[in-house]
Amino acid sequence: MKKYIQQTLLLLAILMPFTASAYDFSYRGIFYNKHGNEVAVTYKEFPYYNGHGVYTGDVTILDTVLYYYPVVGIESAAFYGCNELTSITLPNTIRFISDFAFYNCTGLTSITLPNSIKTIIGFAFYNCTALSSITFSNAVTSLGEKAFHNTAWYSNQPDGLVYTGSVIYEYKGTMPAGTSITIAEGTLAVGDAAFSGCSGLIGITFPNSLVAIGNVAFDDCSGLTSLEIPNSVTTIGNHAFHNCSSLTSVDIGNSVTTIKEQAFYKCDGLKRVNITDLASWCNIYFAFDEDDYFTSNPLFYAHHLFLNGEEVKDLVIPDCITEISKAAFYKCHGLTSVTIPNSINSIGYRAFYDCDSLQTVTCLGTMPPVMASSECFSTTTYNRAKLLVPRQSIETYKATNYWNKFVNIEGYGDAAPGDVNGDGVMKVDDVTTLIDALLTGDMDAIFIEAADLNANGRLDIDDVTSLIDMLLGS
Ligand SMILES: [Ca+2]
Ligand SMILES: [Ca+2]
Repeated sequence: MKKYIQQTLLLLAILMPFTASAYDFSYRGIFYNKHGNEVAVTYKEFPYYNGHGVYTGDVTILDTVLYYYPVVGIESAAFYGCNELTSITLPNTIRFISDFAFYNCTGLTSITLPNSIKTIIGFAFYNCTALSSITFSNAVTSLGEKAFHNTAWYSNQPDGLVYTGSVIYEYKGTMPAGTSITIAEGTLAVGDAAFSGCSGLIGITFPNSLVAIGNVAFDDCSGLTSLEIPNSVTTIGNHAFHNCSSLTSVDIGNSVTTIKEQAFYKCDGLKRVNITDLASWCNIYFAFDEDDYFTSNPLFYAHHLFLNGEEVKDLVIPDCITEISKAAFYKCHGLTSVTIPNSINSIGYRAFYDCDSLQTVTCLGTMPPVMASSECFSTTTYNRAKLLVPRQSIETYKATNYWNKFVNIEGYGDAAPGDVNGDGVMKVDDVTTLIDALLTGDMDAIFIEAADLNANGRLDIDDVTSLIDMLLGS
């Protein structure tokens, strides 16, 4: 968590020299930046460390400026250090308040955050020491760390769970060992770093209203052993469960679409990932870290995926899926076979990488799906597993990156007329195979229906003649 704060401050420090007095226009004493057809409030000049902003007294932000532009947000450090600001009125067009937006506004005593606000970034009201009355938005789904720290309001909160409208902000004070927590029904989000370092936490129950779990939210919660992400949750933040070293089991709900960087990094005790819907799982965006090695997929640590209580060994990708997400089954050691339906257009980076038990990969499409990388499967799989494809498509797969890395490619299904040996193409060796079979009487190596070209239920020299005619004609 410390690292995260440092990164935020570092980012701000880097930002400073480039953003000084970078506003697009001013209107009635307020400075704005344009974002397409919308605008957001900014500062006149960046107040360097211990500097003061230009806004003073009672400020009302309009919902529309220049008769046209809706005001949708308060940008980074917009009111930074405005210690003579005595009140601020925000319109209900505001969707976000960015980091350090009201940092050090020591004259502010109360604020109403309209329900239009969905995002508040870290340190937004940090060090507003006189701010004792806050009316929170009930629509916030993303709340940065320490957004309301060092305020009179925060000082007045008793130890324990602290909510800020729709968000569980944090557990204030030291959590006793062996604590289990139930988050209140109606809560939309767990704030960034809300339970970071709570080693006393052994159980957490989320409500079915929850949609997002913030960054670093349960970082270092070393007492957590299991986790049920409800079906309402769509986003799991970066490092959300980083270093939850006792975690053995995690249930991922069927609405999750994004799991951010290193969400389960160092959850080395994980043994199982439980899901109820394969299609939802295949659609999750799993972030990679910078060096493209550690994925946010908990399966990377657990190695075993369970669908409605049963381990997924023979995986059949549902045919409503068109793309298999990158890292979707990375290090899923429980998989022994996978069937990829005709609906799949592409397979993401490392989707089946390090699936060491894979014996068979079956593709149902006559056109090979696009593999994002040679690392969709591991070298071990390319060398040892069998790739089964429609018989007429064997040559196509053999000519397509990176399917051609499979050493053993075999066809299934009926052979086309004339393809006596069923290798997917009609060539001279089909003639010799047929002649050999007729001479020896051994029919094991041939596809009889494909060889009986005149369809009279008999194999003889007439079929050989027809086959030669077909070859010559083609
Ligand atoms: Ca053939
Ligand atoms: Ca015949």
